[in-house]
Amino acid sequence: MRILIYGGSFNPPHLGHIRSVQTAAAALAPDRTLLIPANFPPHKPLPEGTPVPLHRFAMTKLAAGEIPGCEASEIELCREGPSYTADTLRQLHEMYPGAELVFLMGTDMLLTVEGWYAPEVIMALARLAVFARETGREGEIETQAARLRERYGASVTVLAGQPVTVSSTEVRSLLPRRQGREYLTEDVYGYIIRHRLYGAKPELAWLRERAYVCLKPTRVEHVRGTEAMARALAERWGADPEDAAEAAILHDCTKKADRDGQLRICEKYDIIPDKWELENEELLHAKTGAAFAAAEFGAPGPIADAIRWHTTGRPDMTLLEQIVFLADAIEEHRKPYPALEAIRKAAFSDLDAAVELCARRTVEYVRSRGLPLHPDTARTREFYLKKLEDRGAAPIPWDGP
Ligand code: DGI
Ligand code: FE
Ligand code: FE
Repeated sequence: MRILIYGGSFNPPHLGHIRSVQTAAAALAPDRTLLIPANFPPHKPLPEGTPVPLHRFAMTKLAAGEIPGCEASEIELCREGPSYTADTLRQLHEMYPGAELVFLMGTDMLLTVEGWYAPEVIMALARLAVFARETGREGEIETQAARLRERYGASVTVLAGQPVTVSSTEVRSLLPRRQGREYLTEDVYGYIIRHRLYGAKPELAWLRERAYVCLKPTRVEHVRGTEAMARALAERWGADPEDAAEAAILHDCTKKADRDGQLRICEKYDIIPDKWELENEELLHAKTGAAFAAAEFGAPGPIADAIRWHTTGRPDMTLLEQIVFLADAIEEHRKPYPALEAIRKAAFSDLDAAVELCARRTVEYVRSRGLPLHPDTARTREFYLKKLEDRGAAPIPWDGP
């Protein structure tokens, strides 16, 4: 049995790792391949903000799932102290007596392997397979391989193939800028976003694709319109347009669920519906949407809160909350209703007045249909009315019927 072994920080595992393993697997046809995340890499300490081992292991498992015969191994994560390769190989040698161990490394590692802990053990227990990290150093690599064969009796195979240029450092720096997805597998990217590892924020095109499948097809246009309006309002009022877009994309993500569906989501996320929500389950999608967006897409607090309050509003909303509350009500595809044009206009000139009028309009609408008014809607309206009064500003006159 031949076992291909690939150790590393996998912080995060990316397509460069996968390509290296695929190159090696194609050349060596191993029976099994093990990806082994290091607990404490001895030569390169993990940078600050590195996800806990549980996360790195979970990501490595997802990456391994892309390669036939490949699995993630926790033997280094379960071991205390520096994660020395020599110790790992000794352990694997005991676990798989008689197996041929092939240790995969980049050319940069081959040049430094003599400085590792117990290099003679490494080279006695495993054959080394080396993939290119850069071009132009082939001569140096061959010289080093010859040297290791001579000095340690090492078996060294230099693999043919394009150099792998992806680096974890680069991926980590792209993720907070809503970039970097192209260097990761879909599963690993989804995991990183769900847990917001590395300060990652989702690429909005990816988020749209994922969020729209949760919607009734007829609602997609409304959500697109809400996103455009939220961006415009964010630009007008100095909020982050991409955060506003993210909240808007997700704001109705559970709207499709009927009463039973809403109650199931409530159960799942420990949401206790209040009596108004039980009477009119339409109100619940704000709470369930916030919980779903946080759990499935890692929506951080301020974004989840904007979703939470988008239907009723609340007193003293954050800027992002006001933006999503208004964008939902005035986006370009909204069917005309009394006061719509007045709210649209005010949203770009006086945010307090716009929120007050929007809440007032909901109060009118709910009353006219004989529905129970949610106290949060009433409180929103009262708060912003008072705020206008305190400023000495008049509320916008009602222009509808
Ligand atoms: O989800 P959308 O349709 O895009 O918009 P939304 O989240 O603002 O939901 C609007 C619905 O919520 C609308 O049918 C009116 C209802 N609504 C908003 N505030 C209240 C309310 N219903 C009641 N009963 N009480 C409220 O205070
Ligand atoms: Fe909604
Ligand atoms: Fe909406």
